[in-house]
Amino acid sequence: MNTRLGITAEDQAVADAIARFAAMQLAPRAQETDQQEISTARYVPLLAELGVMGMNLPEQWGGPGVSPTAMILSLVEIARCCAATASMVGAHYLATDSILIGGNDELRARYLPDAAMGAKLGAFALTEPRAGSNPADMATRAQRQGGSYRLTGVKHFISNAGDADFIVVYAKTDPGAGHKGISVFVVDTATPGLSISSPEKLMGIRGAHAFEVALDCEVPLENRLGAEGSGFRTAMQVLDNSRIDVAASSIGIAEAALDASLAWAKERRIGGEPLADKQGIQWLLADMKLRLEAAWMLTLQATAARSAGRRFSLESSMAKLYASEAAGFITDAALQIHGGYGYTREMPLERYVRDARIMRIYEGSSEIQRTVIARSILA
Ligand code: COS
Repeated sequence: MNTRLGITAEDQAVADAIARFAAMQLAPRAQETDQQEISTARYVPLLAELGVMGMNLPEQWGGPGVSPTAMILSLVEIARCCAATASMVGAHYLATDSILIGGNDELRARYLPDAAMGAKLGAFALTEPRAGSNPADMATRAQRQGGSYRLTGVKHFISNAGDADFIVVYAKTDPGAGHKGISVFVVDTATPGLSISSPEKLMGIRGAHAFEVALDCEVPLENRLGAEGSGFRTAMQVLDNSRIDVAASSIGIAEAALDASLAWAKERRIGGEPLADKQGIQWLLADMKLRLEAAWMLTLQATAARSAGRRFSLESSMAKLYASEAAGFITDAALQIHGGYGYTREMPLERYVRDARIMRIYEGSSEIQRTVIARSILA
C-alpha cells in the first residue's frame, strides 16, 4: 500500500494490478532479457491488455482513463521488475504524446487508438549524431515538394525504432530559423527510403533497443503535426511529460535495489551478526531510504503540476534530476551492501546499477535539467 500524499485508492488499484503483472511476467525474465538483449517490445500485447500502452492518452483517443498519478505508479511497478520494459513504454509515450500535443484530430484518430491497444508501436526521433542536448542544432531536413515533404538525415539512439510501426521525426523546414525552423512529422516505418540499423550495444536497459534511423523518404503533407516551425515547442512539451516518466523508472529501480538490500542485510551474517546490526550499514540504508522518499515527493509533485494543466518544466526537471541521481546513489550503495555477490551476474544488483545509469543521460542529461531549473527560477 502506497500511502504517499495524493495517491487515491483508485490509483493504487491500478498500480496493484500492474505490480501483479510485472512480478509474474516481467521479473522472472528480466535477467534473461538483459543478458540476451531480448527486445521488451514482445510485451506490448500484454501491456496493452492492461491499458499500459495508452495510459498517457485521454479516453477519447483510446486511453484507459486512469490519472497521471496512476500512470506514474504503474511505471514505477514496471521498472521495479524490468527497467528496460519501462523504457520501451516511455519511448512509445514520447511518440504518442507528440501526436496528442502537436497533431490534429485526423492524425490522432489515425494513430492513437491503435497505439493504445498495442496494434501500433511508436518511436520518437529527435536526437542526431551531432545534436543531442541542443536539438535546435539538428541537420535533418524536411523540404516541401508540392503535396509532400522530402525528409533527409540521420537520427541516433532512437528507442523502439526497429520494432516500431511509426516514428515521430523532428526535422528542419527552415534551417536558417534556429528552433523556430523545426517541424514534426509522423512517418510510417514501411515508408520507402527509411532504413533502420541493427540495435546499439548498450551498457544497461539492454531489452530497450535503440537504433540509428536514416531518412531519405517522402512523407505526405497531412503527416505534419501542427504548423511548420512548431516542432521545437512540441518536443519540449513532450519532454516535460517524459522526464517525469524517467523519474518514475528511476524510483522503480531504486525501490528494487533498496528492497534487495534490506533483505540481504537481515539475512547475511558477518562474525555471527546480521549485517543489519552494523551501524555503518544502517546509516547507508537510512540514506538510501531518505533519497528514495525525496525522489517520490518531487515526482508526485511534478505529476500533480502536470495534472493542473499549467507549465511544469521546473517540477518535471527537478523530479528527473533528483530521482535519477538518487537511483545512481541507491543502486551503487545496494551493490556495496551485497559485496562480491552483488558484483556477479547471478544477482540483479549489477543490472540495477547499469539500468539506473542511463536515467541521468537520456531525455535531457542532468546538466540540461539543471539548466532548465536555473532558467526557471531566474526568469
Ligand atoms: N514548454 C513549452 N515551450 C517551451 C518549453 C516547454 N517546456 N521549453 C522551451 N519552450 C519554448 C520557449 O518558450 C521558447 O519559445 P519562443 O521561441 O516563443 O521564445 C522556445 O521554446 C525556445 O526555448 P529556449 O530558448 O529555452 O530553447 P533552448 O534552445 O535554449 O533549449 C533546452 C532549451 C536546453 C531546455 C532544450 O534544448 C533541451 O531540453 N535540451 C535537451 C533535449 C533532450 O532532452 N534531448 C533528449 C532527447 S530524447 S532521448
